[in-house]
Amino acid sequence: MPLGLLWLGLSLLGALHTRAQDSTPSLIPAPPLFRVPLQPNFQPDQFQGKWYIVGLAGNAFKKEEQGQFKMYTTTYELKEDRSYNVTSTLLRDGRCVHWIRTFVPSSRPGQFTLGNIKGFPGVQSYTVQVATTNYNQFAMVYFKKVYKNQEYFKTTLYDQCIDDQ
Ligand code: DBS
Ligand code: DBH
Repeated sequence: MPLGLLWLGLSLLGALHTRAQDSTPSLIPAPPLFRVPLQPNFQPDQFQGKWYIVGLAGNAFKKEEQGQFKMYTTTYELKEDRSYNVTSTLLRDGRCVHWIRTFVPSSRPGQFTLGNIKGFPGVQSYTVQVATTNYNQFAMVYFKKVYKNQEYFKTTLYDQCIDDQ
């Protein structure tokens, strides 16, 4: 009988372990910020405008999702306090959906944190870093967030039409 209990205990442990792995998938570790390039001498005013997201990669986007990757736009507008109003516009079920948040400059120009982080349940930290840009055509922007104790990252490739605006 004690042996029976031991087997029962072990199988319960096994089941718990499997469940724990299911609910916390092992993610590719996020590159630390110091390993990500930072656009030298970042010019916040020149970065303003509408950018088209033409590329997206990260540790939480599956191939299947990327296969149906929909292009979207993100518009950066400087506010009086030098933070950005950031609006992403996506097409969902034939309708435009707007996703609005604030990026607050950090001590390094080109690096930002999410404003009003308390308004995003589960988000424990959120950092944005402009890796490189020429302001009028392309940009690569790196995002890192801790969400429900899991560290996610993504890198986006932006394209800005030169004849746009
Ligand atoms: O805004 C983000 C920054 C972000 O959405 C992700 C990573 C960094 C991310 O991985 N998102 C996925 C998981 O939440 C997603 O499916 O959107
Ligand atoms: O819908 C979203 O969550 C979203 C859309 C565009 C997002 O998290 C993002 C850009 O970073």
